[in-house]
Amino acid sequence: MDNITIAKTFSAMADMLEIVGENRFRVNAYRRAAETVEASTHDVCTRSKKQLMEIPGIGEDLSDKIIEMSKTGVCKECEQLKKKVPEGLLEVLRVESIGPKTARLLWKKFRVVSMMGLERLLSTGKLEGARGFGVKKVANFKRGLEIHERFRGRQPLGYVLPLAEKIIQALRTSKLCEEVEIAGSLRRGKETVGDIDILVTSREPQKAMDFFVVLPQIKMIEQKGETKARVILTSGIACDFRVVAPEAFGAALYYFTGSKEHNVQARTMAVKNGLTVNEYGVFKVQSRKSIKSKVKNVERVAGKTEEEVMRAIGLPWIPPELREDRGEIEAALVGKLPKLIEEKYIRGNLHMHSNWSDGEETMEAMVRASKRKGYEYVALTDHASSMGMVKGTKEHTVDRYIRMVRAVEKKVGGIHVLAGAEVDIEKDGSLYLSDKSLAKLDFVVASMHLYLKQDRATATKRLIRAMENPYVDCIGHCTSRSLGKREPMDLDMEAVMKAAKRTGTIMELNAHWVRLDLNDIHARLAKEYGVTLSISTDAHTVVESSMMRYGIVTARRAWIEKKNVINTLPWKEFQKMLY
Ligand code: DGT
Ligand code: CA
Ligand code: CA
Ligand code: ZN
Repeated sequence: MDNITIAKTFSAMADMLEIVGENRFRVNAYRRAAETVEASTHDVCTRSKKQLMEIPGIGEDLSDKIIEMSKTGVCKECEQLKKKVPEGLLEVLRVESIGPKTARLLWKKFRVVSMMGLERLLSTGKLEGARGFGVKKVANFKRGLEIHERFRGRQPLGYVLPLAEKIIQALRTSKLCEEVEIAGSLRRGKETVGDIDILVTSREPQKAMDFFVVLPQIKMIEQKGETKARVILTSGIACDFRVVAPEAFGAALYYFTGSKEHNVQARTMAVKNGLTVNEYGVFKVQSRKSIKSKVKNVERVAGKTEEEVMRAIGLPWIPPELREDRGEIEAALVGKLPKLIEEKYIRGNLHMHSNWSDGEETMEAMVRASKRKGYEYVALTDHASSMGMVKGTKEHTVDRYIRMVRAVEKKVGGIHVLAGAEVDIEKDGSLYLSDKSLAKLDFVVASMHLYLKQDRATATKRLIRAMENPYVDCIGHCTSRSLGKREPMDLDMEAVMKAAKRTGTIMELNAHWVRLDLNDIHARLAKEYGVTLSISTDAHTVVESSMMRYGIVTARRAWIEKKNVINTLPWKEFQKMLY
């Protein structure tokens, strides 16, 4: 049992409870618990009931359920619910704009119990005009279905990485392997991952293989050979496992890290230098006339480490995040690889929420979490929004918010706390708060949360107008996408970056793995236009402060360096930049 499986169970229970019409409080309790468990950096299964109940949002009932699952592997109530709700209906819920209420209606009225059923129903055209289903709503379903299809089979980085790290950890402590590394798109830090690739060396390959396939994270063995296995994890993603020879480990790691496109480029280069590269090593091919002597004249020149392999083909070591054939080989050849940003350079977090708006914890808890991370400064940026939110900062509560932040700063001590806001950019590019209020705040992040389907020209104009407001310091999650759920807004990103440069607006790389917005391509564009970035977590809970790593990895994929990121500055310099 692992956190992700428990979180998935809770989240499925929340959905099922809502579909069967259970009361909102229970539904929300499960939903919140799912988020908390998933983001937890500790293995909740190893915790006592008392420790579990200390976690915010986990009460008696939920603690018992966690303990039940870690003991028995199942949750009885969940199993009972599954008997009441068709399994396929839960997948239907993943389609954007289909919530549990709609799912219930589709099920009860139209007998939809699976994705296929939904597709079929949509193709008949029967739904349009049925009570509660307008043409627009149905069109949204169709769009949601399309997006869902595109993501099928791929899972987000933030979901997969913690799981893969647990497996790696188990392999490392097993004493059966010497080298253990993640390869593939996961090592390159891609925002979604098709499957996990793991490489090890072992003196006892058979034992290592046997150990791997029975790890608790593994649901099913698809294939198991002497040195290669392919399994399906409980979370549904596939994992390739390979045991390779020590002298070939570097070559295998280089090969299986990819990307395929990068490999092709590197191999072409090697061939020009009279070398062949494959997953076993780098080999010098002596061209002799006689075919017979050919075998003898293939000399292995590298293979043990990645550095050695890359050096042999004439390259310096290139960080995995850059290996996408986006100019990294050319840059490497002329010594122009960027000095990529690292998480240790981050000195502050400029986007987070407390329970003043939709965060789950107090300002104090959030600030303390940042202090524990060793940050010098932090901005509390609670929502100022009309987004159906009763809470949050209003015109008449700005002063109170600032006073509260000052009090927390004083109380916690040892960390500078900015009184900020994440203010909504309205439909026309104006802002939810007046200039007078914005002027009082230390750090203003402006974001779009509503009207996300505007056309390109309108949306671009809207965003640029917000940047032109002198009190806006930063644009939050620029395209407002949500991985696998909501498509990015259609924006003219070059125009956006030009405007950011002209107005001196910071562009946020939102580090939450659901967003990663700016994405790698957009962040690189920002760098090219000389725009300053902020890499910030948008944390709504203390545990979400750990999202920073995903932002860093995405920034690295975008060739971002320390100097491109404002929140790497020490407090004094940061302050100077801001005012
Ligand atoms: P994914 O799993 O779809 O997110 O992406 P990757 O990059 O992890 O792809 P995967 O798992 O199919 O293969 C891992 C690496 O192995 C890939 O990045 C490069 C290498 N590789 C796989 N197939 C080929 C191939 O046909 N040609 C070359 N040159 N490399 C390959
Ligand atoms: Ca892969
Ligand atoms: Ca693979
Ligand atoms: Zn936001």
